[in-house]
Amino acid sequence: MKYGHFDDDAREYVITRPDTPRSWTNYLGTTEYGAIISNNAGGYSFFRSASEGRFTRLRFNNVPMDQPGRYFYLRDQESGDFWSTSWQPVGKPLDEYKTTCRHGTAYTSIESEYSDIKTETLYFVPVGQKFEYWKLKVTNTGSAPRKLSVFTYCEFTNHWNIDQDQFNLQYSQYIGKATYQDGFAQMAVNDNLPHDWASIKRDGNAMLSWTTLLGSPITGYDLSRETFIGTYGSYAKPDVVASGESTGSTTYGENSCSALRTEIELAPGESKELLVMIGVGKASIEGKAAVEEFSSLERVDAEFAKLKDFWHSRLGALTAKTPDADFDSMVNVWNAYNSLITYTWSRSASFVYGGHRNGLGFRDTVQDIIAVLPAIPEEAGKRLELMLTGQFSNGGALPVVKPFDHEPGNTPMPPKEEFRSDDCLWFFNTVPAYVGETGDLDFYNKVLPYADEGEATVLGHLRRALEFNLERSGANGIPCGLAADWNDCLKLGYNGESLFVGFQVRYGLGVYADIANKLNLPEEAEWALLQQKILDAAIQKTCWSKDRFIWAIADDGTVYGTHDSKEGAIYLNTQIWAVISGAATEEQARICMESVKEHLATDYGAQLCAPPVETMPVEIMAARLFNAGTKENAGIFNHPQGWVVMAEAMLGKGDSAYEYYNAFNPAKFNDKAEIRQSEPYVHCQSTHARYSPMHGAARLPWLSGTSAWAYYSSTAYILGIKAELEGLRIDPCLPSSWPGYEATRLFRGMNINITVKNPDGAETGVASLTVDGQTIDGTLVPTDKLKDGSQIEVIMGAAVPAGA
Ligand code: IFM
Repeated sequence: MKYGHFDDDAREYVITRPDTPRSWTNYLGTTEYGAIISNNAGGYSFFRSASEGRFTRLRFNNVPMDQPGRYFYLRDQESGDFWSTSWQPVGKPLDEYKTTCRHGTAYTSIESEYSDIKTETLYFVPVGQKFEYWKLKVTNTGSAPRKLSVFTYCEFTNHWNIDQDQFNLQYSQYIGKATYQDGFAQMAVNDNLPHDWASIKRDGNAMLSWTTLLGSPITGYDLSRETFIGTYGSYAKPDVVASGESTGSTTYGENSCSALRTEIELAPGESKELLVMIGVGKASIEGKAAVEEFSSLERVDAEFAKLKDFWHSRLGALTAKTPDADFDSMVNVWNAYNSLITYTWSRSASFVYGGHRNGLGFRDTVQDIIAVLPAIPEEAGKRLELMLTGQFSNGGALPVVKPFDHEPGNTPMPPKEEFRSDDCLWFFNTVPAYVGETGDLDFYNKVLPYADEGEATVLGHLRRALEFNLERSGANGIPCGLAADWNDCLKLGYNGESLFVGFQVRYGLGVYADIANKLNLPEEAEWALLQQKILDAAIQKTCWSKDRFIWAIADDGTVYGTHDSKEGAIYLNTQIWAVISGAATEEQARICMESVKEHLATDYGAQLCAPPVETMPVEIMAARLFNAGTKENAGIFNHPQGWVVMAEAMLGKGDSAYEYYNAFNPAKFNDKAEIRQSEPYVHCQSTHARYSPMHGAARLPWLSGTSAWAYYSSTAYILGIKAELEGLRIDPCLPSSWPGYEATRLFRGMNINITVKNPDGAETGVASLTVDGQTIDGTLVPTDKLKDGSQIEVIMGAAVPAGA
C-alpha cells in the first residue's frame, strides 16, 4: 500500500493519502528556532532546545495522534459547516476531502479541497529568524459566492520546560498569561520576572512568545484553550468554531492558545491570502519588528526562495544519477537532508524524542558529523572541535555535550563507572574524514582543551582516546566495555571485555599510525602499530568461535556469542567490525560474513543478534528487557546496517553490499507502507525483526545514527567517492547489474563531475581512470589535478597494474 511518492526534481515527498499509518513528519527551522510538523499539521515549536525552549504544545503519544498543531479552521458562515485546511483535526470523510501534503527541505505545504474551497498552506521558518510563517491561500472553486470565517489555532505551553508544562500543573497552571493587544496575541510565562526571554538561563527570566494574523482584519480572538475548544470539546470540533462566535477570552493561568479570527468573502474563482506569524519574544518589540520587516507577501515569497536555496545548495554537495531511482532519492535528497537534521538536533527533538535527551549525545554526534562533511565542512569542523573539548584528560568523554552550557576546562570528571568505552573511538572515523574533506593536515596540531583540565593537540586527543581503552583492558587483553560500548544494553561489569571496542581500538590504532606518518612522526606510528599487533594476538587467541567472532567476555569469564550459545549466539557488530577494522584474516572475513547472511540477514535488514536474549542476566544484557526481535534484543538495529554495506564493499562484494543497502533503504518500502509504517523518506533507528509479529515495522524515524552511516556507506563505499587528504578517491563497489553512474561532488570548493562506466558488470575494481582526459594510476585523484568543473571518468573492471 502506498501513501505518496518522491518528487526529486522539487526535492519533496508528496503524501497523497493523509491517513498514514504513523505521523509522517518534517522539520522546520534551525538551531535558533526549531519546529516539527506532521503531514496533518500536528507538531510543536521550540527556541533553541526542545526541552527547555518548548513554547507551543504537542501532546505526545496522543489519541488522535499528533495533536495539537498549526491549524486553520474554515467555517462556512451560511451553512455552519466547518473543516480544517489539513485533513486533521476536523477529519472530514476522505471521499469528500481531497488533500496533498508536500514535505520539502525545512518547509511543508498542504493543499486541500473541500466543499468547493481550495486551500494552500505553507509552513516554514525563514533562515536565521526567530519566527515561523503559516501562509494560507483560499480559493473559491465553485460557482457561488462564499462567506467564510477563518480561525487560526496553536496551543502555547505553560512553561518552556516540557516537564513543567506537562506534569507540574500545580505550578505551571498559575504562571502564564495570554493577552491580546494591537493585533497580537502575547503569551507570557513568568511575566513578573525580567523579560530577558532569550537568555539561556531559563530560571529567573520570563518566557515570551507571540502570534498575529495578517492579510485580513482580525474580527475576533480566543486565547483561552478551555473557551475555544471547550472543556468537553475537541480539536475536531472546537466550541468556538462550531458556534461561530469568538469570545475575546484571555488567560490568567490555565491553558492558553492563539485562535485569531477573520472573515473572508470570495466570489467564484477568487482567492485571498492570509499570513500567520508566530515567534519568540515580546509582541510589542520582536513581534512588531518582525511584522514590519517580514509580513508582505512578496517578502514571504523571497524568504521562501532563500530557504530553498539554503537547503538545496547543501544537498547539492553530492548528487548521483544511478539506475536505481530509490537510491537516487535517498542520496540526492532525503538521506542527505535526514543527516543534516540529525546532525542539528542529535536525539533531542522529534515525535518520539520528547526533548529529554537535551544536548548533543557524544558518540551520536561524532558519528553524525561524518555524513554532513561534504555539505557543511566548516560548520561541521567547528562542531567536531566542540566534541573534542568534551573529552576528559583521561581520554574518556562526557555522555552529552550541551553547546550552550559547555565549559571546557571546567567540567568535573564523572566517577569511573560512568564512562562508556566507545565514545572517543568514533573520532577515528570522523577526524580523518574532516581532514580529508578540507585538506587541513594542520588540524591535527590544533590545541584544544579537555573537558576537565589541560589541553592537547588534536593528535594528542586521539592518542589519549586510544590510551583510555588500552589502559582499561581486561584479563584477555581485550578492551573493557565499561558502562557500555556502542550497545547501550551491554554491561559486562567494569572489567568485562567488549570485542566491538577491541575492533574499534584496532581500527583507531591503524588510523593513528597513518596520521602519525603523514605528520612525520614515525615513533608515534610505531607505537600504534605495536599496540595493534598485541591486540591482534589477543583477539586471535580468544575471540574466534568456529564461524564467527564472539561479542564479549564478562568479567566473570563468561564468553558471549559463541557458535554453541543458546541465545545471542551471533552478534552482527563484531562480524562486520572484524572486517572494517582489518582484524579478520581473509578467511575469517569470508566466513563471518557468510554467517551474517545465514543467521542475521532478513528482507528488512540484518538483525543485531540471534537468537534473542531471554535468560541472560539482565545486569549484563539489558536488551532482555525489550521484546524479542526489537531494538537491541535481536531487532534489526538500523544504525549498523551501513557498516554491513561497508564490510561487504571492503570485500569487493558489490551485489551483496547493494542487497543489504536495499533491505533498509526506506524508499524501497514506499509501496509497502502498511508494513514499514514509518516515513518512506527517512531512516528509522530500528525495525522489528523476524522474532516479532510485526516483522518489517520501522520505528523511531529521523534521529538515529542510521542516517549518517546509510549516507556514508552508499556514497563513500557503493559509489566509492571519498575525500582524502591527498585528493578525491573514486573506487566504486557496484551491483553487477549497474552499467555505471554519473555524479557530481563538491570537493574543496570545486564542482567535480564523475562518470563511472561498468561495461562488464564488475562489482569492484578500476580498470582505468582519467581526469580531464589525463590518465591517473590507481583510484586516487590528486587535488592538484582537479579544478572546478573537472571531469573524472572511471571504467570499472580488473585493475590494470600501474605502468602496464
Ligand atoms: O549507540 C547507541 C546510541 O548512542 C543511542 N541509541 C542506541 C544505540 C545502540 O545501543
